[in-house]
Amino acid sequence: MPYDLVIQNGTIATASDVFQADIGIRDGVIVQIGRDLGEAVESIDATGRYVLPGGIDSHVHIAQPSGEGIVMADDFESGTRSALFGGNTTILPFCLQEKGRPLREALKAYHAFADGNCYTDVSFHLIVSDPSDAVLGQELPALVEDGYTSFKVFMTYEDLRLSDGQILDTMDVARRTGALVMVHCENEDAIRYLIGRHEAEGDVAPRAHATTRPVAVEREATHRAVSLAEVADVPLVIVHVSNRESMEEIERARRRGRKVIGETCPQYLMLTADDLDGMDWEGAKFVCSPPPRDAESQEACWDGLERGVFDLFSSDHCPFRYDDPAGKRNPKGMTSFRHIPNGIPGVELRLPILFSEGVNKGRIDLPRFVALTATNQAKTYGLYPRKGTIAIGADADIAIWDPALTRTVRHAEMHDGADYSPYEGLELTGWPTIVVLGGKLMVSDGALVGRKGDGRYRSRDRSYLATRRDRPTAL
Ligand code: DUC
Ligand code: ZN
Ligand code: ZN
Repeated sequence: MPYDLVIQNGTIATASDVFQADIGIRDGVIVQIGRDLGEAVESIDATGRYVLPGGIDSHVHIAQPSGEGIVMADDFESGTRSALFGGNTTILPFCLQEKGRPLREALKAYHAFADGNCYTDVSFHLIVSDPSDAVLGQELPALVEDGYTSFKVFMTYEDLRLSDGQILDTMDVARRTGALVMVHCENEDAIRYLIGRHEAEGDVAPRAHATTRPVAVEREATHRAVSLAEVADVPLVIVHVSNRESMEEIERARRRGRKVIGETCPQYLMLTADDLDGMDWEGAKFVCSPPPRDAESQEACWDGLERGVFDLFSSDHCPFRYDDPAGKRNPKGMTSFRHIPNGIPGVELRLPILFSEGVNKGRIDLPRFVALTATNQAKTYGLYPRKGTIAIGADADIAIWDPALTRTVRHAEMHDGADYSPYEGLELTGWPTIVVLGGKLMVSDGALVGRKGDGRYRSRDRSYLATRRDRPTAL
């Protein structure tokens, strides 16, 4: 029987190996890897290109409620389209529980937004904002069984933060059910105190976003999160780590034998707090939390990617339009930094940035690139071995990269719903030019050929981190 698709003559990279071979695909799945595979309905010649697992971005915000009058710039159509052009085949957005409401209600709405609108596969994390007895006792355990196997909790934001007790209660559900907890580590009380001081002095410009969220605020919360996870005896993901001192908390916890995974993001490699100084409120374009730091922190994050402090490199794509009363320049946001919505776009540039600045500049090798951006993402969040690698039996989710192609970032050529890129003008070498999702050609030589709805919702298994002696395999 002929293959549906064969990808020939490329250099394949997985998290462990780099080798020359052809890939035979049938019914959306990789069924053969070898030479001279024989007949195929369609074939792609990948001579001189890298053939990599499609990127998995486990940290993306799409159509998330973001406060009165504020609208996120991406819905599932634009968000997944942008992800696809960035070489991704799966993204994991967050489904936010509204306070006092069941998580199922938010999930129902989120599924309705995603259904039929996606260009990549999607799966959802849950944000627990109100861990009531019903949520902890019934809803979360049932949702884990249904394939929602990871929860994010916040230590900051007045309306989202959980107390230490609530975090422990949520972690305890994870311990009992095998779910994985992700924590946003910043100390809300310390931030409030600093906001008060800044506003009293009339210091309300975007730059104050960075000075009211200094490293100590993140480091303390990271220490507390890993300590709470130790008390509850659960594995943990520390998301969007921005600096060395927080990395040291992760490393210390690991030396104590704790399973702690660290994640960092492009903004902590490429931006600094100085970017928040822009004229005419332009600094608002770079407001995200934790804030970008300084050159030394950028080097620390690179070091963490090289040494394995970080297992995950994700975008934290959280897009708001800049020149828009429902975005960064909303009427309240123009009066003080603290009303500027937090988050920046990045899902389309996550992989090109790491490829250009990491692989092409010799900081990390190709297997490490694949591990950070696909394989570890799949393993951590229960998608492996279906996704995240090139292997017989895996979904045929593949990105073909031209390692020598140089392009300058221009938002006008990007595919998200924002009106700017924080990386405008950056020259990057190495871009995905072909993307295949479940054996279907989606992007061909930079042009969209796939259709809205080709990407589907995927329920997930438990994380490999959730293995325990009484629960020996998570796969
Ligand atoms: N946390 C995120 O993970 N993304 C954007 C904003 C935030 O605080
Ligand atoms: Zn966060
Ligand atoms: Zn985020």
